[in-house]
Amino acid sequence: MATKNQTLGEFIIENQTEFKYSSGELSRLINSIRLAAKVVNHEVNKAGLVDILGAAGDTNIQGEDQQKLDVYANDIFIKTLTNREIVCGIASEEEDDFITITGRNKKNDNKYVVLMDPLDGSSNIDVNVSVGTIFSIYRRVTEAGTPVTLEDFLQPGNKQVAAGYIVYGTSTMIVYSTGHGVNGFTLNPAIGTYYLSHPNMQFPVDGKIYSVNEGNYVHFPQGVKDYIKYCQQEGEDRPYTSRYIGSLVSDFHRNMIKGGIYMYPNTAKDPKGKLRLLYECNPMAYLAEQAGGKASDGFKRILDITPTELHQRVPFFCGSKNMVEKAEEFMQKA
Ligand code: AHM
Ligand code: MG
Repeated sequence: MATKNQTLGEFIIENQTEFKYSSGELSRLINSIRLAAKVVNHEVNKAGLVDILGAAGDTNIQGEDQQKLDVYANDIFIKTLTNREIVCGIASEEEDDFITITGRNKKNDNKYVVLMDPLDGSSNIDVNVSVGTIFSIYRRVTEAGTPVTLEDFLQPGNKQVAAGYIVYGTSTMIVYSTGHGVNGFTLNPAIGTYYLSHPNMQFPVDGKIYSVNEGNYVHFPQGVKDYIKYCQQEGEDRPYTSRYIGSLVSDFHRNMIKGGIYMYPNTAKDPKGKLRLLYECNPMAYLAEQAGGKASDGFKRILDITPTELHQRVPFFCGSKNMVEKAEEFMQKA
C-alpha cells in the first residue's frame, strides 16, 4: 500500500512481495538506481557553476579531468549497478555496445538487464532547464550461468519488469513502476531522502496540452500536420496549449500530471524518428500504460514492437489515452 510521506526505502521494503519475482533482487536493483540518482543529482545541481569549477574537458584543482555530465551520469549508473551483483548486463544510449557483467564470482548468475538513457535532454543543461534519467529493466532470457547476449536486450517492451525515470527539475523526483501502477518520490536534498509525494499517478484520460517540436512541421507526415491543426482549431476544449521543453522526461512528467500528448514523429531528416525505442520509448510507454495512458508509433502499440537493434529509433506518440487515439486516427486517415 502506498502511504504519503513514506520514504522510498520504506516503500520498497513494504511492496517487495508485490513484485512478480519477489526474491528481493529487483528491490535491491531499484535501490541502486535510487543511490546513483542522488550522486548524479548532486553533480547536475552544480552544472551552473561550471565557469567557476571548470568546464568539461578541463582539469580540476585536484588534477582530475572534468567529464561532460552525460558521460559522468553514464559512469555513475554503470559503476553503481555493476558493483551490486544484481545485473548481468547493461545497455546505454551512451555506449555503442552492451556491457556484460559476469559478477565477482564470474558465474554470470545475476538475473536482470538494465537499459538506460543516463542523461536525457542534456542539451538543456547549459541553460538550467530540467533533464532526466530513464531506465528499463528486464529479466534475462538466455540461460543463467552464461554471459548475456544481444537477445537479452532485444526484448519487446511488454516484457519489462520495471521502468522509471528521474527528473532533475525544480525538485528531483524518481518515478517508477514495477507493474503495479506508477508512484513518484521527491528528494529532500537536505537529508538525501526520497518521500512518496505522488502515489498512484494517473494520466488524465483527456488533456489540453500538446508537446512537439513544431519547428519540424514542414517535415512531418501529413497525419501529424492534420492532428496539429486539429489541436489549434476552435472546439469544445480547443485550441489546446502548446508546451515543449525538449526534455522527454520533463514533457512526459508534466503531461502525466496535467493531461497531454508528447509527439516525436518521423521527419524527412529522421525517417525513423529521433527517439530510441529501448532507452527512451519503451520505458516511457510502460509508465504511460501503467498510469492509464497510451503509447504508439502512430499506428501500433510501442510495447509490442520486437526490436532488431540496440539503438533502434521509432516515431513516438505518448500520453493521455484519448489524445493518442485521436492522433492515431489522423495518422491512419492520412
Ligand atoms: P537526447 O537523448 O540526445 O538528449 O535526445 C532526446 C531528446 C528528448 O529528451 C527530447 O524530447 C528531444 O530529444 C528533443 O529533440 P529536438 O531538439 O529535436 O526537439
Ligand atoms: Mg536521450
